[in-house]
Amino acid sequence: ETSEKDREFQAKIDRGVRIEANDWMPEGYRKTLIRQIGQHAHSEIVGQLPEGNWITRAPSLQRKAILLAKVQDEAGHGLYLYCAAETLGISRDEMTAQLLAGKAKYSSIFNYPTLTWADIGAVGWLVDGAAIMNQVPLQRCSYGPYSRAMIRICKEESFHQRQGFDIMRQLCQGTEDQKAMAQDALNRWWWPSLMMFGPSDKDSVHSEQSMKWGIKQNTNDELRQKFVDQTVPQAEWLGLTVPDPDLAWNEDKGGYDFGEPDWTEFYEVLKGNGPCNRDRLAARNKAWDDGAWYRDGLTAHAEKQQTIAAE
Ligand code: FAQ
Repeated sequence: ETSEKDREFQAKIDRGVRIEANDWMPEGYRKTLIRQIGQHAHSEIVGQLPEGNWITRAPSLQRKAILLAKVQDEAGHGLYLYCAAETLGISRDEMTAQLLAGKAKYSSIFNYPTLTWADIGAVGWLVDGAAIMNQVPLQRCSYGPYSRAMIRICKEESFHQRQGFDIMRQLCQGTEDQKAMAQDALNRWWWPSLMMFGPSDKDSVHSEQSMKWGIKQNTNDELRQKFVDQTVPQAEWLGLTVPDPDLAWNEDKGGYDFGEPDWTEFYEVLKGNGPCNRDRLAARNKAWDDGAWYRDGLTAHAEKQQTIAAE
């Protein structure tokens, strides 16, 4: 049953007033944000792994420096987002424990391998492209700390997207082998990128309530459509073929018709059965365990400082 407080809260959302950390909010609103921001933060952290895989093998010093900067940005985004989630009453340690135990979700996309250098181009172009499409509207999210975090994150994501497109451009203007490598990367990353937007609207569990609360501004299918409309002309410009036989311009709707992603694959990846799920979790757990001595050192130092201050 809706209480007076719930009604006032909804009215505030409808007037476009931002909700801040100390404001009253329904428990469901808080839980939904912790879930979404937590998953988003984990995605940024785990998302470092597929690209980190290529830092030592980037083809030039310049590409290496750019990739290193990009991966560091993702770490920064993760930390920002953990802070935003912490304003809702969960600690970063709790969220980390959920991730390491395999209980927390992170974006399905990061469970696919980066097999060639062209994959780094495809990830920047498509994965960061999809991330921006999803995150630009989140800058207007009703929860203040999340919406403000999104503003800076989106600026950095646009740099990431351009660096990815630039790798693809260079490969496509290169030798036949290089262009074939770019095409192969597009073939493998296209469908997983479309899945980033989440299940189709009819199967989306949270969209309706999240949109009512102003947490999401668009449905999953709306954003997927926008992404296809933006990306297909870019693929054409590169001289690459989008691996979808059903792709066709639809004059009436002013957008592309396109095929259905393989939702069975999507749900298998969510269940932990994607190509790299186990590797990703093992890598995060190893990083956490390897960092134990450093965390212990920090704690010991903090305790010593407190003792000194108390004397
Ligand atoms: N992967 O009811 P809905 C990045 C889950 S960008 C895994 O539609 P919702 C940048 C969903 O959680 C990637 N799980 O859910 C980068 C729910 O499960 P639950 C991260 C997915 O929340 C680039 C269930 O399916 N971006 O990291 C996925 O309304 C390059 C039902 O779905 C964000 O997280 C999926 N793809 O809509 C970093 C953006 N899709 O929780 C490094 C913020 C759905 O009930 C390198 N998040 N699920 O157990 C969102 O906008 C939303 O959470 C959606 C899903 C749109 C992802």
